[in-house]
Amino acid sequence: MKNWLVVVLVIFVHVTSILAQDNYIPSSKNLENRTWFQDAKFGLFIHWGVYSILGDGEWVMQQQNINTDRYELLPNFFNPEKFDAEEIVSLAKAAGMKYITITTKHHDGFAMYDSQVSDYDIVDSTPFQRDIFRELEQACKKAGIKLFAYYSQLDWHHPDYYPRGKTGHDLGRPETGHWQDYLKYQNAQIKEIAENYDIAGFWFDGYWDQNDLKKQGKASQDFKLEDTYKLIHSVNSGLLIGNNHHLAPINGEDFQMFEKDLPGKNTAGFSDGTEIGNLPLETCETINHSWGFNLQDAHHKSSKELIRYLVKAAGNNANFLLNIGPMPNGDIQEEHKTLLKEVGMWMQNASETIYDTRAGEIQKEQIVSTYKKDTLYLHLLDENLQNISVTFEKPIKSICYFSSGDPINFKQQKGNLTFDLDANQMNPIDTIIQINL
Ligand code: JFZ
Repeated sequence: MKNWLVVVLVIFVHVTSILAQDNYIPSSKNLENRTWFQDAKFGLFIHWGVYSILGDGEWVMQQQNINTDRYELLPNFFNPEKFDAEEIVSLAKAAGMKYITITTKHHDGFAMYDSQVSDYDIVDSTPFQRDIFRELEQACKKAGIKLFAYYSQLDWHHPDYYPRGKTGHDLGRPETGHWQDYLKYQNAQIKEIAENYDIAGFWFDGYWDQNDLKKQGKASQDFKLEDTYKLIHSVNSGLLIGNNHHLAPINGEDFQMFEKDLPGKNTAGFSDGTEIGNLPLETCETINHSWGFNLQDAHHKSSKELIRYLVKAAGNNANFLLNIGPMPNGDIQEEHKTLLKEVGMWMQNASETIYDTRAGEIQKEQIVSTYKKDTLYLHLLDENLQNISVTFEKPIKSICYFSSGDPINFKQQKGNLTFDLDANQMNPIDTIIQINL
């Protein structure tokens, strides 16, 4: 090779590698975990902290303007003697869930694991003194369930979380602070969680607190997300990172989440124009109207609504992360236990139309589809449907009702698939039609 050509090639390789340094390339372990995540489809979200004592949700510190020195009394009263990690994990498992995501630190700044960086945690400042995150980790391991750490980057307790963003004013903290010191503290906590616990990944929240200032053109702080993501992936490249920032995915993330909405929808107001990226998707929703325990919230969703949300999520290529908020004694409300069991009963019969599937090509308001390999599952979410007429070009071998196995006569002409439905086979929650390709 000519000398000048060698020089040009060396420079080219060097320059492209510098440019590539900033672009996150997931490891093969990470890609494997993403596939596991997409196959898993259903997880349990748990919002639990010292706020549960007040029975008014996880935002109570902000909403009732509780001064930091008053709020700091709460850990003294936190003694959840009914907490049983194995029971919670078996509830999740019986519901058909494959993973649990729990708040290791919410906006109130209180760590629900044994932090070495701070004593503001469940082991060092409650009479309970037990590391519930460790207990869940052990119980999950036994049951074959994966564990994710929710971590709030927004912090209403740390004095260096300053300047304040959308929230956290009027909580009696000094009107000064060193943002870089807050970031050091935050990253040290994230690092110790990644290093000391057997987790599958992180679910970040609170980024929107500063971003809100930015949107208004005001001075805001930068979480330097990519630094945090690099830190996590350097501890374990397989860890999956998602962030509830309500934006399109950012370099270094492994899945994209939607709060209280299916991808592409914006009924809750958090996903206004949020692009759907190419990463695995997840949507989270409450079992009633609250994330953290709320004594007065009796707006429990029905098992029918929950099952249909799961089906619609799967039909939109997304996992469903269903939230419960344990009570201050560590137990789960009876209504929520019952709902989880009911969803689990449905899953016992129908989970093969959910797990390991991807969004099918037929999607209408009341007709959702999922597929795997050579099977397409039509989920009919309207029991009064009498016939089906949809665009479908792929050659079909046979069609039957999923639960009875009874065959269905169909016509397929010029890319249009039509068949009649038998009223006796319709199910009030979801009538599943199996199309064999
Ligand atoms: C966030 C948390 O604030 C909430 O407590 C819960 O953990 C949920 C899963 O995630 O929800 C939000 C996110 C953004 C705003 C409000 C609530 N916001 O922009 O005002």
